[in-house]
Amino acid sequence: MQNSVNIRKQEALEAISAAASTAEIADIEVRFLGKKGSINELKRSIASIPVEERPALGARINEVAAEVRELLDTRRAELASSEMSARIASESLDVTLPGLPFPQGGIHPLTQTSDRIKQVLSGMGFEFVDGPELEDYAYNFDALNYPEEHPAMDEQMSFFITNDRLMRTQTTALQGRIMSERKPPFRIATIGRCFRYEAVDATHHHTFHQVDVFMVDENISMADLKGTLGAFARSMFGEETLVRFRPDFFPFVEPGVDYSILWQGRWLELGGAGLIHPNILQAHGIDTNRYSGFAFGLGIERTHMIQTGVNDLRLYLENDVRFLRQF
Ligand code: FA5
Repeated sequence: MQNSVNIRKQEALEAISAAASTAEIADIEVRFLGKKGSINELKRSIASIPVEERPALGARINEVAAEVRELLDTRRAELASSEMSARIASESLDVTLPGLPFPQGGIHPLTQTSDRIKQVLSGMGFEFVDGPELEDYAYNFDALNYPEEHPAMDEQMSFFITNDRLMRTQTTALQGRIMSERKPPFRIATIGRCFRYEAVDATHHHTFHQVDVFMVDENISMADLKGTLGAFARSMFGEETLVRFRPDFFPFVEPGVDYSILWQGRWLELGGAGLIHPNILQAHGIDTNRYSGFAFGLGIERTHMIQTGVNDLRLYLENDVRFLRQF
């Protein structure tokens, strides 16, 4: 029996010294020391020898198993370290090689401008609310005090979807929706797409974006409008920005103005504004002896064009990345 143990030991030693990889070492371990490995198998034969010889044989088998395990571990460590060196050598990478381009999307310039406007107006306490692009005729025009036969209401000027619904021509349409749902005081702003049946040129599109801002509270006057618009313009165009107001007509404001900023030596018109017409407040049951409000609106494209010098607003909808990438 002792002889078989020595033979197994000899076989294991030879296999270990011939092993060329950690994978082979793992195989050898299973072959000799695994549950059914040949050294463990020897233990089964213990039962077939005289009782007094059994302890010595058991001890010898354990001793050989321990020796074989130690040799396996030593050899495994040697092989693992040379395998690692070979891998490092073969996988070395040249960190000075130029990287591969990784195309990244960007934020559309109109979104950038809208985000900035949201930031400024939110900071002034205005709550942003979205209105529908497909709007009721009533909110787009009637609720805004348009007289019958106003040219803006002409089918030739607007995209009608049905007799009483159209693609909104102005974000001001949100005013009536808010006033029919809420009681003053409120400060609301909205940004979105508007649509007009226009001859498209460098400064007019059939699809463009507006922001509308309005508030209703006690004692709101033109002074509040001028203060708010002035602060807004300075945040958007720079601390030195001057704003000029001139009388203008919009059915939903009284008095009505247009306003311009002095930009690089020229007055550039930004949009329309005024005090909300009492007819509109009264139509929504708002007591005009107590409450008044202001409103202003402007174009997002126009704002971005002034800030950056883009001279053709059609570029914003064409989505040519050579244009978009500049922002
Ligand atoms: C209005 O739409 C009013 N609702 C603004 C307003 C709000 C006045 C609240 C008073 C109180 P206007 O039609 O001028 O006004 O348009 C406002 C801005 O939208 C313009 O200054 C311009 O920047 C932009 N805009 C209007 N039409 C177009 C168009 N076809 N293409 C591009 N931008 C346009």
